[in-house]
Amino acid sequence: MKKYNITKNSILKLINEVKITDIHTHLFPWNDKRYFLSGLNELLNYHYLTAEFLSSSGTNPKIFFKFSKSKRAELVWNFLFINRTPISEASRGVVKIINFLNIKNYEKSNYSEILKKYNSKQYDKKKILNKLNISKVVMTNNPFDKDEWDLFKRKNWEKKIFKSSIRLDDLFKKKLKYKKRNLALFLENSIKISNPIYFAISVDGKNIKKIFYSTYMKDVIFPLLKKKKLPLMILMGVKRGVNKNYKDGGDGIGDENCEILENIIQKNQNINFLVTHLSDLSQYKLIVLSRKFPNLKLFGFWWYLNQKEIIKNILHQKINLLGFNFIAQHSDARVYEQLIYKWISFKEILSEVLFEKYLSLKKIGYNLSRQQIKNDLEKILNPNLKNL
Ligand code: HDL
Ligand code: ZN
Repeated sequence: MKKYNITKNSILKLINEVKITDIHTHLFPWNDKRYFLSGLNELLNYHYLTAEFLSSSGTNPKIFFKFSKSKRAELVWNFLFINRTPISEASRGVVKIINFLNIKNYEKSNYSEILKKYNSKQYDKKKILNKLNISKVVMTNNPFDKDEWDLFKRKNWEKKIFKSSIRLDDLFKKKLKYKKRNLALFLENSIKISNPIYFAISVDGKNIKKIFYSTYMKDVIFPLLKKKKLPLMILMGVKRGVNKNYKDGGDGIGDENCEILENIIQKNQNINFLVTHLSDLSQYKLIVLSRKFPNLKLFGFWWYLNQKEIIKNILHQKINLLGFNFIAQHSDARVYEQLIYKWISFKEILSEVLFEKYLSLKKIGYNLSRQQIKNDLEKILNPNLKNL
């Protein structure tokens, strides 16, 4: 068998050859003019950046959010990119996008100058997906938001690329009242309309019990998931509205609740669960828990965890204890160009971790083939959406 020369670059090359399924995003199809977000104004209004700007500058959020989107973008640009070095993960993400679009000599540009340079770089949206080798992105679709849900009345969008999911947060957060039978009919109809990959819900320390021991979950949602053979994605450990004035940027980290998760998984062995947790303190427990149940699959490095040093550490632990039985990453992208920085950064980190892992295998006499590594990469980057 031809020996495969293991280097970080040869592994990165293989990673770039594998098609990616982005299992959790907030993207919408590029021709949904209402919800598709792209461009520098949107990038600089990303709540990761507005929260960093507000907490660093001490600007009054009530005043800030009264400004126009472009005025807010200008304030963020000036404060985080001109008056300071854009060194945070989210700021470097914008720098990566600007670099990807081949924009140069902007480091001292004022906002109208950088905006002009950015807007002059018209890029082909599909070409970006091809360059990143992303074949599918899963949206976050809210059946309780009629306006947003209208997307499924329209035909003119790329259903092969933009896959749907059903997000349940509002059912509980807005305390929506349904007779159980009507909720079942509503969700069954929502499945028919949107053909979702999974149902999803985010939970914090306070509401996880209320949600999972509710009659809605026990008597309606779980039976429907079993019937339709759909997984439930649980995004754990968030604490919504720590600072409500920061809007989307105001969420923090909530309780751990791995014990409650263990109970949920144990009691529902015929439902598959996709789980990610916002707290770095819970990762090790979750990884060990995932070794106990075939219906628990971990995914991604959610939100604040999406930083190289944390990813490297946890990725090694996941491979050490789970082999390749997990989904490596999701972008959580809201603005289209975020796919660029989120995936280029992650592929780089993944190549470093896998280089170490495969080299250690080689040093103990194991010969690896290219195809074998590609098969491994398929498992963690391109999960079979029909069998999550
Ligand atoms: O609840 C979620 O899906 C989170 O991803 C939130 O949307 C959060 O605001 C976010 O965008 N994190 O990356
Ligand atoms: Zn999200």
